[in-house]
Amino acid sequence: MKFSLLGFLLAFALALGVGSASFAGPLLGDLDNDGVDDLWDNCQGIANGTQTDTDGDGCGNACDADYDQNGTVGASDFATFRGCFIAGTPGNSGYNANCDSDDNDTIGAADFAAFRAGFINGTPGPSKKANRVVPFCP
Ligand SMILES: [Ca+2]
Ligand SMILES: [Ca+2]
Ligand SMILES: [Ca+2]
Ligand SMILES: [Ca+2]
Repeated sequence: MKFSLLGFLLAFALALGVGSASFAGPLLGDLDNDGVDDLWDNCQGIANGTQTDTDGDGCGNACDADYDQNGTVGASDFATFRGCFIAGTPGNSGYNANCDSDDNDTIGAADFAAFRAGFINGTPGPSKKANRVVPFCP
């Protein structure tokens, strides 16, 4: 039987789970210990095992306070967050799931801390997700 080098590498990559959506093999790197490999973590450096991304831009809610999708976290995003915070829970006027950074269906102190971090940083991310919408998510 004859194996090509390419065939061997492909089999090796498949065995590692490289490129698959559900990564079951050993992690190649996981700086934030959330169980998602750094290579495609949508919030690199912040533990967000669910990878929730309600606006679908490739930046996880845990690091995406850019609610108006203009690439920066600024005054208009603060206004949105303020409305979210006052609303508190789904169903209330002003509630926006994009503000729920920790995925607990409530906008509270932890979400404010995440927003604050994004505001200080000035931009959403960083995300390593391959199909993220750049520049909305650096
Ligand atoms: Ca993460
Ligand atoms: Ca997002
Ligand atoms: Ca913004
Ligand atoms: Ca929350």
